[in-house]
Amino acid sequence: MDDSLDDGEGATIELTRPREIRWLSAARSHVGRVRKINEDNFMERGEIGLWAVADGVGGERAGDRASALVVEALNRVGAPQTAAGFLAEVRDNLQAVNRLLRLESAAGDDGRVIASTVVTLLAFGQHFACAWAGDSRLYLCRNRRLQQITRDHSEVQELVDAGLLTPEQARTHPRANVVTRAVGAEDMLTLEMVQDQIRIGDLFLLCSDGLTKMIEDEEIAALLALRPIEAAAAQLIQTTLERGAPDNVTVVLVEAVAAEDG
Ligand SMILES: [Mn+2]
Repeated sequence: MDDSLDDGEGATIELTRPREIRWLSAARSHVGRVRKINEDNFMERGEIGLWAVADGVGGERAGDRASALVVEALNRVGAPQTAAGFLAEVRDNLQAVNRLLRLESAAGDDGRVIASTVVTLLAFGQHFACAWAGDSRLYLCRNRRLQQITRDHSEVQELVDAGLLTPEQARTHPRANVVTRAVGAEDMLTLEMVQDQIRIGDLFLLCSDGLTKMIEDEEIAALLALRPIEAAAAQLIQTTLERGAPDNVTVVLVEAVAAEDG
């Protein structure tokens, strides 16, 4: 094999050429058991390495329009040439939606904010980036361990950070739905960002708060072990519905597999 080197002492050193990654994804969104319309939106673009969940706020059809505009803007992102260019295009497109929503809100006569959370996952080569605003989350399940990559931009998260609430209390707090950042919430959108390496076998979960308010992390981790990932996505939604699903709920699962595996 020309992928290996002989070290001269009989042992073989594998060249650390990174393995090609192929992406599998599965997504589900449900209006839930209480709301009349689904204000969540999502997108899967495995061919360019971009996935997103957006959760609209505003009511009376403003929220679903806001989250739809976020997804439309991300659908306009072209095939990336560089990691930096990819990220810049995602940010610029989201900033453009932010400006549009600010104008619409200012033009309305009720002063109502029309906004949407957004959580994005970008994959480029062997790295991923996550840019987000609000309380839609990205989790990474690696070696069966689930870690929350994002940090909620919400009132209750600030209280948790200050040591005034436990995460469990935050989940059921009366103001648990109040986000402190969103696309359309302020004149300048501030996205938070995390970047790291991808490993073969990584399973990402993007989700709206309709999931995480109803299912604890340990249980999410257990359901993410289901295969195929379509079954895991379906079971996450099903479990939320069984618990009353007061909010819309959306999940996008994204798994990195080796390109040569089938
Ligand atoms: Mn929600």
